[in-house]
Amino acid sequence: FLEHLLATETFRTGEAETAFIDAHPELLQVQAKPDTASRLLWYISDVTVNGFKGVERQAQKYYPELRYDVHFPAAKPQKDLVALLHSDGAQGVTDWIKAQNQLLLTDTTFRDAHQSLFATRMRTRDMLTVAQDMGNGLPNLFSMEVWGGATFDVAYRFLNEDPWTRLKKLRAALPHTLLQMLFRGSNAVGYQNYPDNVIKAFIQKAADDGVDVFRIFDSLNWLPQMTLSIDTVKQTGKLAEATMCYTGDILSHAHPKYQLAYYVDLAKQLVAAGADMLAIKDMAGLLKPQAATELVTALKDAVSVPIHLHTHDTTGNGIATYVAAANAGVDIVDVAQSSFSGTTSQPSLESLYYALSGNQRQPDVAIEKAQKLNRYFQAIRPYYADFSNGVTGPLTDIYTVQMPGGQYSNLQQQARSMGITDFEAVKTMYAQVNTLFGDIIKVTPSSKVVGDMALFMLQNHLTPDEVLAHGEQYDFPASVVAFFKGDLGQPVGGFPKALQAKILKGQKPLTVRPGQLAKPADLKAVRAALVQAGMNEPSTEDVLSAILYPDVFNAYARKQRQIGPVTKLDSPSYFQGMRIGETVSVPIKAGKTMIIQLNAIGEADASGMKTLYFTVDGQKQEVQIRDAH
Ligand code: 3PY
Ligand code: ZN
Repeated sequence: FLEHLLATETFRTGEAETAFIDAHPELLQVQAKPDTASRLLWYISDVTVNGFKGVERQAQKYYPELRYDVHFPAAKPQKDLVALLHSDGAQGVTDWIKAQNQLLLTDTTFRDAHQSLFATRMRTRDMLTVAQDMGNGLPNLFSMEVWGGATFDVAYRFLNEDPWTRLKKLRAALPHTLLQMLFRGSNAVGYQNYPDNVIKAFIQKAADDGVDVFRIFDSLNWLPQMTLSIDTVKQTGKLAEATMCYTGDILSHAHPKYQLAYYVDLAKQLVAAGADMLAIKDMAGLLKPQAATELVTALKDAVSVPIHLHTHDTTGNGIATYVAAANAGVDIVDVAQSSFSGTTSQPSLESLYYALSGNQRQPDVAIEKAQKLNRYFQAIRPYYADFSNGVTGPLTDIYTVQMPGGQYSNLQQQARSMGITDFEAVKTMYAQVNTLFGDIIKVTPSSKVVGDMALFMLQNHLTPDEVLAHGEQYDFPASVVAFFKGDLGQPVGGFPKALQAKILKGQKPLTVRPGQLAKPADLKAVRAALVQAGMNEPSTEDVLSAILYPDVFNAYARKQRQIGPVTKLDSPSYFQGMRIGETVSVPIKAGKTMIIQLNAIGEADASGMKTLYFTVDGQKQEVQIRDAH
């Protein structure tokens, strides 16, 4: 109480009086730090009464009881790639990949698959249940993509989880599987450029905590934004997988900037910059099977590093593209567990296995084990249904709209929050904005710029012609201005100059790498500020998170003190709260399980407060919560 009181401005400035207490009743409610049970009950009560952030309050759903019966014994992989990386370095791993002939697989279920289907909401608890069995049941995976992209900030923002803890726990559960992350080059795991010292420190910490393969991309395919990351990853001894984001269509002349020669040239530049491996990142599912044949054949000819292909099944041809790529000699492809595959996610691991029946490159998968693992994912998928993007089948209009799978659900939510419900109109405008911007590569964060502009134009009833004619009259979204200032780097072929002038209104654009001009972040000062704010011994991970996402991280840290160990709750209770009469067990710590029963919920009183009546480990407990509806 005292600590809380002293931190309050009026008290510190000596202006306290009794009316002050009346104005701050919350001070009296924090007389002692509530115990774990009270904090957990507060969280459960809030979700039960008010619903989960971003989801409309609704009646709690019934799910079949989850009986987990997948217990695979440890299986010897054809090659322990984690050990090989450790003993022989990146070169040892890439030599091994090239010396064998099977198509290798990366499982993206714990990162891109749920990012692209369920707005990145998969909880660590649901991963850890099955992680060890994934390693034991699928020992011959090349890697599992488990970190990076949007998983970082969504963990803090919506799951009340520390993403670094997730990484460390997955590392421990998967000692023989290479763990892969998606790294947005100079944007790290954020939406903006960060100073070079932050990029370096982040990569070092991610490598220390368990990342083996860094897929490094730039949202404009601009090499200068990737070289620092490639160099830093190489210094850590991990694998630097440099990336070409695939856009346009090499089979048509509609996208003259993105023809085969462009990709071959970029691949050579990335290899010259030190890439251990190359990724083709087909984030929107635009790479048609024949294009895959031509692209992979040309790349195999042009460079000698392994080629790793990533696609999204949004347009419905993912498996055909992978088979074509396999026949053209691609080394590795990205797949997801079947129940988290398809549409905006990656193609199914099992389907690809069967699609390659009779093909000498068929991956080495114990298919019954894969199917058994998938039953688990089938059982947990309904927990995440509220975050679904609603895509129920292939969307071939994406071949022209070119919206990344990972953006689809985010942009829907963003549009809805602005009162725009016609998502077809958003898609049409998205394509028009892309043309207006000169046909740019669209992937986080450049895709967000195009999305922001599309929503802005819809909201203001603007056409591309009007923007071109009268752009100087409008206050464009901050992300659009920053993009045209060069804050994300330089697009292929440069900016459309006339539009740039109208958007910048006299501001001078950058032509060099933004990180070159950024002042180094003062990690010591950030650590000191965290201590000042009451954090006990902030770790380097905390400091980095506070730099990348200051507001998100502070809100997370504050909430942690309020809500207790919510990561221990099962997902239905976490997202939906409890039903009257329901009992849940929460494994608080080793050897201690808390049994919580919700007995009744009272009517709201005149001030909107409701009382929830619980029994916790046999003791009656009540919680008062404001009904925000
Ligand atoms: C991300 O950056 O989060 C992506 O998944 C891009 O495709
Ligand atoms: Zn992706």
